[in-house]
Amino acid sequence: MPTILLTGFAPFDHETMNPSWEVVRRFEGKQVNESHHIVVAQLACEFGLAIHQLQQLLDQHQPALVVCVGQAGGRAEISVERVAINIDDARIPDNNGAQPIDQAIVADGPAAYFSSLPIKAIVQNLRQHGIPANVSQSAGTYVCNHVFYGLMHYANTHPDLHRAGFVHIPYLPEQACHHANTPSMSLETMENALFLLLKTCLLQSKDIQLSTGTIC
Ligand code: PCA
Repeated sequence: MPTILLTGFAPFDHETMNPSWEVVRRFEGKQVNESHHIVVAQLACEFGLAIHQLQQLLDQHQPALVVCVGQAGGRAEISVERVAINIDDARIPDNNGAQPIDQAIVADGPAAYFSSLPIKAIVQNLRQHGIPANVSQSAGTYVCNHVFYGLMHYANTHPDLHRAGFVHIPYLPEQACHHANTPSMSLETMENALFLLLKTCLLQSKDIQLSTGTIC
């Protein structure tokens, strides 16, 4: 039975929880359809170690679909990331005190990789179900982009990994109440969003055209 791998992150930046792990852990033992089985895992919020952990999971489970999820505090929507870039540029130290600045993630790797998820179809499906969602053109330059790039670099040489990508999610309400005037989304809504996202990945063989572009 093909495997779906879902990852979330450990809390970081003085938070006591990370919504990505709170949502992902709810999928343990859950079925999206009869033909796939779900594996969930938490990644460390640490440069280097997080990619190492992900690679071990990929080698062990040989998944057909991988969705890595991370917290984007301050964002109001489910952000389906379009592109991973080959740079680490940390605004704050990671959970191990490392703060790489302007370092390539993979020394001779390409500048960027695109997500292989049907990002537009996901956004459309979430919106049709009343969940705020958008394509994001940047996953930042911290540990999430680092893992996203590591994932797509692996996918580039493993064709059995049909679909892989990254999604950023807002704070939970219990986090947002410690940050002035900051948006949040309930755990139930984010769980529903991830469920719809997985369904879309399994059903939609080709992405759709939907205008979500931005003008600076
Ligand atoms: N968000 C951070 C790293 C871990 C997480 O959940 C980021 O956006 O890079």
